[in-house]
Amino acid sequence: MTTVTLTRNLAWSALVALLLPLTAQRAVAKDGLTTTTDPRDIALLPQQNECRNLLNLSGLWDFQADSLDVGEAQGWQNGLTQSQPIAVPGSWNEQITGLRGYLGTVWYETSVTTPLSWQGQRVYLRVGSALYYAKVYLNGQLVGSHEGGSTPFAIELTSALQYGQDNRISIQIENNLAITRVPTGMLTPVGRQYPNASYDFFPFGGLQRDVVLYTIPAQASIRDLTIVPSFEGTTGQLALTVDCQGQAATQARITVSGTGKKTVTTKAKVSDGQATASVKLPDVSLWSPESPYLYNVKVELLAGNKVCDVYTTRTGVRTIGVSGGQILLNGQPILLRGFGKHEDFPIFGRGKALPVTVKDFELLKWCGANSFRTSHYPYDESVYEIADRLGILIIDETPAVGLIFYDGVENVATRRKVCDRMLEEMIRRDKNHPSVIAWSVANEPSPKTIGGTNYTGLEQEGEGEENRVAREFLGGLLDRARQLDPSRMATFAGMSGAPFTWMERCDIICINRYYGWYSQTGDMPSALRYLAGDLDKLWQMYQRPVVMTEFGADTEAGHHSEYREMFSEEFQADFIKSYLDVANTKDFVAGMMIWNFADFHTAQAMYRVRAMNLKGVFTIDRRPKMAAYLLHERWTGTNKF
Ligand code: GCB
Repeated sequence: MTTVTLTRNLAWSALVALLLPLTAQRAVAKDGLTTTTDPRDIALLPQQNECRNLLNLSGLWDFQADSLDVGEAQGWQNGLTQSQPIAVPGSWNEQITGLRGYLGTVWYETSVTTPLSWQGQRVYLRVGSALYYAKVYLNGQLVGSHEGGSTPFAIELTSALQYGQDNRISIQIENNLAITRVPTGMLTPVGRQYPNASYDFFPFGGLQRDVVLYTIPAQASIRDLTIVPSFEGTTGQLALTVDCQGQAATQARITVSGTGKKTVTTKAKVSDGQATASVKLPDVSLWSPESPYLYNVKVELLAGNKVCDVYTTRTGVRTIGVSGGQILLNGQPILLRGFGKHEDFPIFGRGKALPVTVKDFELLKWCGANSFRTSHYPYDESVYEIADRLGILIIDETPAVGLIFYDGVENVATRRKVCDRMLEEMIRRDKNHPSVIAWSVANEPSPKTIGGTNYTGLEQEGEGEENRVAREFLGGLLDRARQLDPSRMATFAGMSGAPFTWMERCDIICINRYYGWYSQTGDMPSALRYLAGDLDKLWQMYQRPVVMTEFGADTEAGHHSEYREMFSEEFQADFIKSYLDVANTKDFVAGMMIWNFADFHTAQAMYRVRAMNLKGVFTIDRRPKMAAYLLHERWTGTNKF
């Protein structure tokens, strides 16, 4: 029997590099997925108001697995044959016994009577998250498709709906893993983990966020609203761009109000489907973690004197920038103290679970944290709303986990297209949240040269052509993020061992490090030397703020040891403390984000006890480990980190 030592199995992408040739055959992607939806249609969160309607279809749906992929041929879009109830939102994996690790096709079905009063308006279906590939049928007819699953999509149903009658909505979802999908799947050698996700979180599937029907006025409507805040002295400014559809609109009226503030109203002419305005806010209250002041922004679209559409949102006035080794919020240095997180809770899976979300924010505050990264995909929209209100800063990340650049031009190009699309969807959806300070375009893109038993965590050169492709790919994504939104920082989380040069176009240098865990295992003095070495080298190279977006140790809650043994609560607390202590000595370290906020599910593997990643400072049901108390003390006190 050959024994393989899985040194750093969970720099997933690492091990993979060596073994890709063995798995490539199995990993052939199911390509050519079509996405028919338009990302501009998800820019505005649907709302109920005097001009718009909103009907939430969440609740119990009918569900049927289609493991043989026969549903379409057998006409399941016209009605499921043997369905069972399932909750939406939610992942199917823990709701339905027997489908825990299922990868393949399933069907969701519900029916809805659309009010007669909706006739004459434009009606859309918006699916918050259908992971990974969805086809939507209305009354048996295919109406749209979408690849992704961590951002919403919207499909116009206006002419296809039967008003005043029942309409069947059927959603076929397929969540196979493939090398050309994002995140990249099927890279780990066959038989090493189940399901073979390659990335280190469970491949939950299903309708995991709200599904809604909503209307917008037919004559003219607001399609998108972009708000860029700034300030000078005590005067704030909101630069607004209103994108309209329909011919009728002539003007946009913008009203900005805030508690204790004088209401400001401005009008802007609509020309070529767009209105732009700049609203000045005297005696501005800035948004910050200490004081997350929000303004209400109401946009009315006018046809002459008649109001044809209304959209209301809330935003904050704050700026974000960098200067040398510092991140500046409203021109003042800010340190990010926080975590990488996941959307994961027992039974809900990755499904939206509002009480859990609210609790997580309470616990973030209790720890003294002011930030987190939406590792490794954009989260439910409610998360950003709460962060805006509570003053928590977010690095918003796309699902681009474990990208590789050495498996052929075609695969790389396919992934790039998917990444571009996912990035655009995230930015369109999240761009008006003051809590979002940076876009992360990827997590741990991985070179071929690292991995397997040779994993040291130390920077590897990378191969010439691979380096060229990687830099072009990542640089391209970073530039695209800045082009879509020049007001925020663009970055990605770099893995231990990857060439530092890949990060050259990042505004802030984000790194994940596991010295003392996956390499220099248990040997903290060496680990900290390597850590300090990497930090200093990155500063020398770039002179930009460095944020540690991951560091941490798996810990079985309740396991104690006076010897600082790995997996004990003492080891984790010491590990985190010693990393924070190193960061305290480096002025250019602007953020420390622990991996992870809470334990989370991942694929079954011999190195993952209970099929979980146990690096949480809270357990999956949010009980604190010793490290949580350590953070509470350090971060609510006077420490830098
Ligand atoms: C990483 C990955 C993260 C894993 C983590 C770990 O570098 O970015 O997804 O969960 O390591 O714990 O192995």
